[in-house]
This record gives sequence, C-alpha cells and structure tokens, in this order.
Amino acid sequence: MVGKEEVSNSEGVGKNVFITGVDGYLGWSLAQYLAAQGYTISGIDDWQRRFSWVPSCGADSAVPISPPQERIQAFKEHFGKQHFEHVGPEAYGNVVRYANLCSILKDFKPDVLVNLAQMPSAPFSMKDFDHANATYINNMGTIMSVLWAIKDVCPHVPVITIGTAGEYGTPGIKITEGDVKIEVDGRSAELPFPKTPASLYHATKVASTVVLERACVWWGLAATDIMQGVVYGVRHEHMPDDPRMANRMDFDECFGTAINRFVIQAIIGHPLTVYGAGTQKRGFLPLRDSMRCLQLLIDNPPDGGKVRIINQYDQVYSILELAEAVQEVAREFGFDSQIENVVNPRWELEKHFYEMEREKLVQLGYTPKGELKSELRNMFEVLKPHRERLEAFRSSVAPKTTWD
Ligand code: USQ
Repeated sequence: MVGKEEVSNSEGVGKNVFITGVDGYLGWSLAQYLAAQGYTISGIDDWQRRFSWVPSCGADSAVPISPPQERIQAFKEHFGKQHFEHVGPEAYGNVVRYANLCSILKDFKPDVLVNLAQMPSAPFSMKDFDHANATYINNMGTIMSVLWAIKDVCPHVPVITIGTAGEYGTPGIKITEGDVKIEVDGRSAELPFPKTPASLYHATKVASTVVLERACVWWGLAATDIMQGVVYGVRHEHMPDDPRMANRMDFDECFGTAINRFVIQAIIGHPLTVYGAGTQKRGFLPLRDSMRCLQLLIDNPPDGGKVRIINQYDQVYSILELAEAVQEVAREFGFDSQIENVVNPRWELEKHFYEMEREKLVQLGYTPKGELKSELRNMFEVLKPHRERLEAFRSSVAPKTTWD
C-alpha cells in the first residue's frame, strides 16, 4: 500500500483534487498519478464511455478494466484514504449532475477541479444527427454544470478543463498560446486565436472555451483551458501493478486515437490505417506527459478573472511518420505490419503548415522528451499479451464514419 506520507515532496501534497470523468482514459490515470504522490482525490463519472459509447461501436478497452466498484475498492487498498463518489447511469441529465455536483463539492471541499467529463471522439460526433446532438448536449451540459457549481459553491477554486489542439485546426500560421496581439489605431489589442475546429466534437470544445472565458470575466473564476494534442500510451510510472487498477485504452474507429490504434492494428495483423497521404501533422504526447502537465497546472493555478490558455504536447509528427515508427517497433516484437493509405474519411488538410507555441508548460517545469519509440515499446509489452482478446474486436477497427 502506498501511504500518503511516504510518497512525494510535490507542492500539491495534501491538495484535494476533484475529477469529473474519473472513470475515463485520462481521469482514471490522473486519479492514480496524483494519489500516488499524496493528493486526495474524489471524482464523479456517469459511465457512459464504459457502458454506452464504446460498446455501441462494437468495441471495448484494449486492456480489460475492472467493474467500477472493484476499481474503487482496489484504489482504496492502494492509496488509503482517497475516495470516490461515482454517479451511476441512472443519474444522466444536466440538472441532476449540477445538483449532485453542488452537494459533492460542498462535502469534498476541493482545492482544484479538473473537468474531463467529455465525449471525446470526432468520428462519433460526425455519425448522424443523434450522435452529433448527444455530443453537444453532453459536452456543453457538463461545462455548464461544472462552471455553475463552482460559481455557486466554491468560486475561488481553480478549474482546469481539457480542450483540444483540434480547436485550432490547421490555420496556416503559427498557433500562439493565448490571444493574438494586434495593433488598432496605434494601440495594442488582443483577439482570441482564430479557431477552425476539425469536427462537431472539436466544435463543442471551442464553444466550451468561449463559455469558460466569459465565466472568468463575469465571475472572476481562475480557469485553465488546455489545448491538448493526441495522447498515446497505456500506463504511467505511478500505476500499481494490479489488474484491477488497469487503465482503459481504446482502439476502435471512434474512440481509438492514431498511435493507440496503430499499435493494436500491428498486434492483430490489421493494416495500419493511415488516412489519405498521412502528411497531416498533429502534436502528440505520451500519457505520462499528459499527467505530468496536469500536475504542473494543478500546482500552479492562475489568477482569477482571465482564462489561462495552455498548448500541451510533446512533439509534432506526421501520421505517416508515426505509422512507420510503429511498424519498426512492431518488428522488434515479431509483428510484420503493413501500412495502408486508406481514403481519408475526414474533412481535413493533408498538406499544411503546422507550428504551435508551447512555452507556458516548459516555464512551469515540463521537459518534452520526444521518446516515441521507447513509449511504443512499453505499449507493445503491455498490449501484446492481450492479442487474442483484441482479435474479437477486429471489426470495430476499420474507419466507417465519413465527414460527408
Ligand atoms: N488518423 C489516421 N488513421 C487513424 C486514425 C486517425 O490517419 O486510424 C489521423 C486523422 O486523420 C487525424 C489524426 O490522425 O489527422 C488524428 O486523429 P485522432 O483520431 O488520433 O485524433 P482526433 O480525432 O484529432 O482527436 C484526438 C482526441 C481529442 C484530442 C485531439 C487532439 O480524441 O480528444 O484532443 O486528438 S488533436 O488531434 O490535436 O485535435
């Protein structure tokens, strides 16, 4: 058991961190990352990803994850006094969430709130009206509940929300971190960086950014909005070696993201599905870096009254470069994988300029390492033993959702 006293000398030790979406890919990972270093965690989740969204795509997590109650039990065994408040599927609905959230926040008295409760898939959001509408209602409803609950219960508590680097699209100019400074009639002025979101899902993030920015101005909230790149990986160094604590990792066409999908495709002998020419570029970061960055932002809250925009990624890669790196590492593990340039199902530029400022996290202590191949090796080590299980979900891997 990891005791609270014996762990880290982080500035955050003793902080109460409340996580919405605590059962998800980032949420469950963050809960463990922080608890192992002495933070006290509480969280909430309505389990839609686990019981509804991913199963509706005919898929499941690549690594089996334990039922919620077993997870919570294991968490308590490993980390002691930290606790969870889960909201079950019967509590869907924003009003209920708001009321629940208010009473939980009054009870838990957080020092920081991290909002990860989002439907995070671009293809899922572009399937049809019902999926688009469900995405909109969920993602906007969550940010609404979180901001109003913070305002009404604990307005001095900093809030961190996960936006996405996909809010920017590929604008053809350097993406800055925060406002664009311009000159109007000889005076300097600031405009929000222009956004051209890549999907309806990404558009809900743009809308959330607008609402968050206004909440800071209207109510003086202290908020951080993270424009995060694509996260990959399955573990970090603070996860106990206990299958009950395993983190989910998706690989289906909707909830799997590029690198995670390529690794599973290599393991099950499916061609690596590079969309179009694969020359499109994005910022990527390993799961452990995402956690480290979140910790730095939790430990260093901004002043109230103005939203802090953070660009969060490790390195920029083209999709083809990534597929080739996965192919190379797969060979070390005995998999001979093929790359297939499939017709791009998305509305996106394939040839474009891409440069994104990332200064604020580095100033806070983040060191981007660009250790793609060693992270890939970790992934193959963890995921290779699940090959047989993964085969069963093969039909969920190929892209089917198109933007038109
Ligand atoms: N791609 C492929 N083959 C695949 C899957 C994806 O070539 O099998 C390409 C896509 O066309 C796209 C890129 O990889 O150009 C990234 O796609 P993705 O599915 O890995 O990620 P995306 O839909 O952009 O969204 C994900 C997360 C989101 C996060 C965002 C950061 O779901 O929450 O914030 O990555 S960013 O990509 O910068 O928008």
